[in-house]
Amino acid sequence: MSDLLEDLGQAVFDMDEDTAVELTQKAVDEGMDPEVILNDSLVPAMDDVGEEYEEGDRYVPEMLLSAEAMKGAMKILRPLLAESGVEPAAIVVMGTVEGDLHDIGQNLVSMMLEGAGFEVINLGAETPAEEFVEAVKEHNANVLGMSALLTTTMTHMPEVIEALEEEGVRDQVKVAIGGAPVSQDYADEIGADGYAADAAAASNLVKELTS
Ligand code: B1M
Repeated sequence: MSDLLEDLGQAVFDMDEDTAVELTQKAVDEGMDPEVILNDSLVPAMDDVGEEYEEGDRYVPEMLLSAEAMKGAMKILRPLLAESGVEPAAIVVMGTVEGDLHDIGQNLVSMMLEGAGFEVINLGAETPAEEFVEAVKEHNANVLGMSALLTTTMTHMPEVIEALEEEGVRDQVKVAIGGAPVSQDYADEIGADGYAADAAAASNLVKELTS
């Protein structure tokens, strides 16, 4: 790998957004293929970040800062990737369920997924079932990710799955859930396709569900 791509990956890993943006621009100006910049530098750096978090050597704020650096670099690359016709690995609709304001974890998951090359439609907090279903249909999503942080709002998750069934689109989309009060048992109980405990696990789960 070139020194420039190595330094760029290191900047993302080191949570240094300014340097990540500067080096991404430099790589583009030098004529490097945006797909190579993404796949050989940025994505492996975020994989390393996820691994460090899973091993307990990195905390959430540091993971968010690396994700921000990645997002800064992606702002430069996204239009170039779109021009060169590089398809996202899959389309994921993400949101926190109705009545639930907690969106920090959901945003972190969304950033990690973007870092892994997925296109994320982030519906934000307090998303009603109909809005999830509409977004799945409109974007032809491969995965629907739902977050809930309250025991009183996690009960909206099965309602969203029922709404997908009623609209006849349940078979077209995998459903993944996460958030502190939910679990693999709950995912099984409500008929979701998977559960992830944190952002790094969510990225692995979406890869599994779409491969
Ligand atoms: Co609230 N809150 N809160 N809160 N809040 C909790 C969740 C609570 C556990 C605090 C407590 O009592 N100890 C408690 C819930 C109790 C329960 O139901 N069991 C609680 C409560 C009660 C409330 C209110 C009801 C308080 C009140 O008003 N009386 C109220 C509810 C408002 C509402 O939603 N309608 C409320 C409000 C708020 C704030 C608005 C002040 C703020 C949210 C701000 C925001 O998000 N924009 C807030 C916060 C910050 C918290 C705590 C302190 C932190 C949550 C957080 O952001 N964690 C929380 C206590 C705690 O967790 N220590 C608490 C960091 C985040 C990175 O982790 O969200 O778990 P997390 O996300 C993780 C994983 O869960 C997973 O990956 C993420 C990254 O690792 N994940 C997914 C999450 N979503 C996923 C989706 C996936 C996959 C993985 O899809 C595939």
